Amino acid sequence: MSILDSFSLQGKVALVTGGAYGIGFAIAEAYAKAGAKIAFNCRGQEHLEKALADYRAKGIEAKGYLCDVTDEAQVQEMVGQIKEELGVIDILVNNAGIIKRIPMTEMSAAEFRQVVDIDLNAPFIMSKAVLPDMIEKGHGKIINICSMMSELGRETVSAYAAAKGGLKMLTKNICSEYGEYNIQCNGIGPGYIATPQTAPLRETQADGSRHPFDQFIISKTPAARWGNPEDLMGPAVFLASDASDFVNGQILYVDGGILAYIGKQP
Ligand code: NAP
Ligand code: GCO
Repeated sequence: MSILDSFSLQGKVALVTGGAYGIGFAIAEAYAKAGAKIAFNCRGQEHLEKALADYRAKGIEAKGYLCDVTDEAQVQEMVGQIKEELGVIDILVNNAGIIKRIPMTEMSAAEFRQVVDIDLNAPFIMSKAVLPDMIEKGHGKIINICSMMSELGRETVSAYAAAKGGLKMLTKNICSEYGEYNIQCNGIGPGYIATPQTAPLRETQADGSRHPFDQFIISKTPAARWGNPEDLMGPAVFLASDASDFVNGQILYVDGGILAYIGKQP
């Protein structure tokens, strides 16, 4: 048996929340290429239909579901539908997430709650929905998409950092509580990745110059570039595969080295 066989996802059922585009789409594409059957969800009908076409264009027959991950009834129904249509979920990626960039003194409590609801409460709801079948099946993989903001703060992202910091600890707690059932729960901490979520930070300025934040990230990244969703494919396959069966409660940072680097002298 080749060591590469331990990275295969052949015959597995993977659910990637928020897999309509961005990081989730790339992870689901990688899983399909590794042999998994793909389910994804999002809230927007248009996003869903475009995503199904995008997956088909890559030769992937994904199953898409309209489901707001903060709604426990919708989540339970979606998990039940996936079980009927594809089988028991072997791999859950809690990827769906939002950010609001608002100074804390100007952010409403409702805005703070909305970010925490999607970025932290929903991974709890999703994980709670899939764990019973994983326990019965005797194996399972839960991968939480954390963030550099699981470790660091910055201006205007208080709700997001609080949620992603909590998601790091939820990851460690699922590991602690369910590791005995051969369930591994790990996190991926992407650095700054070029997706719609970070598009506002990369907009070309009126004078044609790069966005100040864009220049800042380039100076803080040893790789001297933004990440792409494709940079996350390999790490995501590793954490979903048998190759990582003794890896549990870890956050794998895929950040081009930002967290290790003081930054280039101006
Ligand atoms: P994105 O481009 O904004 O995509 C987010 C996805 O989540 C969309 O498919 C969106 O679809 C879905 N979504 C949002 N709220 C949802 C909800 N309540 N229920 C179901 N689906 C929902 O974001 P991204 O950049 O790919 O980021 C994906 C994940 O990686 C997020 O958790 C983010 O915090 C994290 N992350 C991103 C970066 C980065 O630099 N981009 C770095 C570190 C971590 P609908 O709007 O149609 O629901
Ligand atoms: C921001 C960015 C970051 C990234 C990511 C970094 O406004 O600082 O959106 O939060 O999305 O989370 O790891």
